[in-house]
Amino acid sequence: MVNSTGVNSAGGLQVPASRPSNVPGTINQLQKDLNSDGYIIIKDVLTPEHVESLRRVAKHYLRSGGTYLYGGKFQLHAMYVAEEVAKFLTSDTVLNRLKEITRPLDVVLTGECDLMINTTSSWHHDVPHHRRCTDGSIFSDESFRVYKIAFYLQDQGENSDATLKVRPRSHLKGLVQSLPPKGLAIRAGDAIIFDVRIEHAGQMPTLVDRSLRKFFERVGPLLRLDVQKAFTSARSIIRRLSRTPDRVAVFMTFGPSDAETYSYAEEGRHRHPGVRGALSADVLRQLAANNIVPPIIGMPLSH
Ligand SMILES: O=C(O)CCC(=O)C(=O)O
Repeated sequence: MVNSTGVNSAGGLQVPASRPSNVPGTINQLQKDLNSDGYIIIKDVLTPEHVESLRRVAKHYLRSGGTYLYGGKFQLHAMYVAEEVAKFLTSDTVLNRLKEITRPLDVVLTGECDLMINTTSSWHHDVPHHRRCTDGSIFSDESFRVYKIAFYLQDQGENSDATLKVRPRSHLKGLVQSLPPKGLAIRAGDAIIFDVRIEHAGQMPTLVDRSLRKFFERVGPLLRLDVQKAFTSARSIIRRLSRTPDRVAVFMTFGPSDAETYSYAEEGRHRHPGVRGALSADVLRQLAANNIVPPIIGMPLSH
């Protein structure tokens, strides 16, 4: 686990800066831990003020933006539609962390970037569509290094329902429910980085959640209800009544500039063609200054 220092400006959000440690030819501890366990936690990447600010931005955006899904609200490719989120994710603070993971290679942003509030998620990995998932070869490939950085914008204790759960080392084995799960305890402002192949789960749907969803799936079409919206609204009433605080997070996928990352991103680009909104000139300049090409998913397909 690592602590960060310094101050840097990321547009509206002021976020602390930190420099990548750079000893050529060596694998740093973060890289070692990611390779072996499939996840790491980096402590205190953001100050409480930055967390508060990003949480406010995310909640404000998702009040009217995003899609009703999984019992909450969700925005795919958020950096293309929410400038503050793009500025945060491309701030020196975040990019320096990513560089520590990808060095000696440059960082590649695949373009996958999600913003969510109060969604549920059961056990899964993030490579079901990858062509090498079918024969399982992706799970034995130690050169595959595509990761997600996750910022949960509230404290999440080890045993809390809201905590991100992983099965350590499952990134090299596939979906293996025999491996013991681990709840990743974090404070708001910590970053979790996990291999996209690792088996993980967020806030699991409860029995009430599953019953509600089934109910709305049954009556929704009869009553001409938007099933997802009705499910999210019902959960939000329950959360309010039980005074459960909102669970907000932002995610971005990245990897080193190598064939595996490009092939992962290419597959995503074919599944999500043309999602590109506009990255501002400031964000593109910041990426160029860090030797990072514009994110791949979202680029218009040439055919
Ligand atoms: O909701 C969560 O915490 C899990 C998010 C997740 O599964 C993902 O980003 O792939």
